[in-house]
Amino acid sequence: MAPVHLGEATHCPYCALQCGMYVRGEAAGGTLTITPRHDIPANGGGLCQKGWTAGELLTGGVRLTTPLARARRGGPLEPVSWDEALDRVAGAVRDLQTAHGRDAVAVFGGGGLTNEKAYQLGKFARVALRTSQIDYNGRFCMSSAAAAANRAFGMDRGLPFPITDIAEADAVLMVGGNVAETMPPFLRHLRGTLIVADPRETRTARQARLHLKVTPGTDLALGLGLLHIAITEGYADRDYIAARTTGFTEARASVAAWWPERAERVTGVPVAAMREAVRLLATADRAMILTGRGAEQQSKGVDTVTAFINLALALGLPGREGSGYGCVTGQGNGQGGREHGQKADQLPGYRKIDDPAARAHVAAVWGVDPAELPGPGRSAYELLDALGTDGGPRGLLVFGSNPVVSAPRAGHVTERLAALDLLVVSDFVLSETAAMADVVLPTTQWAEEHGTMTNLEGRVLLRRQALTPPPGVRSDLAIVAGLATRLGRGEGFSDDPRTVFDELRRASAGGVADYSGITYERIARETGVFWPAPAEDHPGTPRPFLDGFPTPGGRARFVPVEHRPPAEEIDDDYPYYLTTGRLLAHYQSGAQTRRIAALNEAAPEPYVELHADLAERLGIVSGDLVRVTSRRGSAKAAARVGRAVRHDTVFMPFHWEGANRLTNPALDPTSRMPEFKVCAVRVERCGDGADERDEMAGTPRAGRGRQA
Ligand SMILES: Nc1nc2c(c(=O)[nH]1)N[C@H]1C(S)=C(S)[C@@H](COP(=O)(O)OP(=O)(O)OC[C@H]3O[C@@H](n4cnc5c(=O)[nH]c(N)nc54)[C@H](O)[C@@H]3O)O[C@H]1N2
Ligand SMILES: Nc1nc2c(c(=O)[nH]1)N[C@H]1C(S)=C(S)[C@@H](COP(=O)(O)OP(=O)(O)OC[C@H]3O[C@@H](n4cnc5c(=O)[nH]c(N)nc54)[C@H](O)[C@@H]3O)O[C@H]1N2
Ligand code: SF4
Ligand SMILES: [Mo]
Repeated sequence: MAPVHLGEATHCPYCALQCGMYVRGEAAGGTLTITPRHDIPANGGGLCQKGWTAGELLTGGVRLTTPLARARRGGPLEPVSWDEALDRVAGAVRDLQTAHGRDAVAVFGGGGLTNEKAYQLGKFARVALRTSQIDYNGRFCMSSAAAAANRAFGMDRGLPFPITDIAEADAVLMVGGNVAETMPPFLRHLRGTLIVADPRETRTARQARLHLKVTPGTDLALGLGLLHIAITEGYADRDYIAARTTGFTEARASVAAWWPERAERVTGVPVAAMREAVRLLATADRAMILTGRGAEQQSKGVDTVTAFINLALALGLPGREGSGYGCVTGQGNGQGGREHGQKADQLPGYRKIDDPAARAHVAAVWGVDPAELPGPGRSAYELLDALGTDGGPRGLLVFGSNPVVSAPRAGHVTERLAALDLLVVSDFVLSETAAMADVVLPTTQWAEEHGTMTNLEGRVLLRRQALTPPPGVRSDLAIVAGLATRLGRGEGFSDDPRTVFDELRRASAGGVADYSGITYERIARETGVFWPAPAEDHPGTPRPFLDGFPTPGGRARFVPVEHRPPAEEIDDDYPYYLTTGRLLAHYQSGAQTRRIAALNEAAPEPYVELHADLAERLGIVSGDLVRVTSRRGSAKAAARVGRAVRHDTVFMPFHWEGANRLTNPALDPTSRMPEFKVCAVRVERCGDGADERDEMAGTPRAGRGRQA
């Protein structure tokens, strides 16, 4: 790797588009300039407001620059030395595991971590802690689409084609994605006729030819209805189905009773609009179906995505250039984060932890006995729910997540975190979760480190170090290596990203996500390499499905699915649907973006969006403070009245504490994805909003044992 110098070509710290950018200047006291790169196809010279302002946390005074710990339980967080912090953590881990067994200590990772960090964290859990209890926030993000894609195609790569292929499509159906807010430069790739399914008329829906204003939690019925229409109107691609798929007969039978009028009754989408959507897709030369979190974050997210994959297969789209099905992956390394072993049931290379051959391969790379490797652990919400309970973990190490704000039923999750004997958080800001920790470990940020990130296309990119980190912070790799050493397992843990990446390449070799042919030099030369790339002279795989699907017979699988209602239906007590999602200015739990002045100015506080007719009925006007209550808790926010959202639905962004006190942790049976996108609520006016604003704005409050 080139020596550290100022002014580097790297990538944005936030979303999965991983826009290319240059970082120039100095962090310490100097000015930092961010400009977009033109050589990265995903953004091709564009950035969103979050990207332009991403430098502020590098230079600003809000970042952590020294480890913190509490001298006594319930006491304040105070600066300590690195040795003291790491000794404390290692000592507490040892005590807990001696008293309660290996699984008494758990790890919670993140989809924003580089491949190197995700890999080393998974290895640390299995080899140093020897715990089965590791999962990550990607469970809340990608897991439903991943499971559906694995089932249908034998491989989960968010977009199994370069993003620029989307621009070639004549028609695009976007189900539950709002890229105009969540990935603004994505819009340049949406050139064809756009159809959007969303309960709200979002910025993205406003660009669409056709907006299907679907009732929250009913996309599965919509998918079944669309497939019914496609088949009965003769649009099914018989040749493609015969040559490239299995299971069509069963899938056809599964939609036989989903005549359009029935689908309209369940989804609220008019029959004429459904017919038009099918016609636009089926008569286009090239067409794409894309899903976002709206379709996926449901307690039936896997089957919902499957319904749309079935539609794509019936129309003959996957594995054809300029056509296909894809999931719009979310976090910066949402794709890579799920390939290298921080998921409860996975080992590096997208291997399954209960597969003996996979265990043997990875154990050999790690120099351990396969029998030593733990089995699968709990999924993210189940893990958080078990913290501090009988038989559940008593210690938790968090790297790259802020579950106090972002987990479903967050009030309960906060109680579980408070019940732990040991909470350790590695972060560069004092997030709401870090504020509860016993030990906080300040870590380097994106522009201060090398590593690889795999974007939504499956393109492995190079995050380059542009700045020298401030003294007092350490990289996550160094933190993990330091802890492993203290636990007597230091061998095989490194603070050098390239060393870790070289080991990752070997560990992934022969797996579905094979990175063995990818090197830092190659990524730099080729502006990214698409996995799988099983050898250094292998060109990489931009379109893995062109010649066949990576299933045993080479065919994609139709999987028949059945509609079912959301886990919680509206009733007299909770008469409206709540759905949640994102705003352009804020990222996820807001831990980073709420600390950036320009972004805070753009979106200073949480709100509840409701339709004018509903607002009138409830006596609410814009700006009123309203209380939204579900069976899990209640939250207050300012009303925003308009006509964009359905009459029966209210929307809250989840970037502040509040929205997730309401959400339902009902899980998809396969992916264990929580139902972030639909639950039942009651809405009432509780003031003109003047007094209680401050209370909502989400100023981080410190202290252990705080209850929501
Ligand atoms: N600005 C910003 N950008 C981001 C992020 C961020 O936090 N902020 N996060 C990144 C990450 S990790 C992710 S996962 C992506 C997410 O990207 P998106 O999937 O685009 O984001 P969301 O806003 O969660 O959900 C998309 C839409 O789903 C709609 N929706 C809600 N319920 C339903 C439903 O039942 N059916 C359907 N069809 N639609 C529904 C919402 O109204 C919303 O407009 O964004 C990434 N980019
Ligand atoms: N209601 C509702 N809830 C949701 C969703 C929704 O649509 N609705 N979406 C879900 C989805 S898709 C996602 S992805 C999750 C995300 O939710 P979170 O997991 O909370 O995501 P972030 O806010 O990005 O948290 C990342 C934290 O790690 C820190 N961090 C960033 N990079 C690094 C790093 O490299 N190392 C370390 N140690 N720390 C780092 C950041 O400062 C921040 O505090 O939220 C989920 N929650
Ligand atoms: S779209 Fe995503 S990657 Fe691009 S600048 Fe915005 S946040 Fe960063
Ligand atoms: Mo996400």
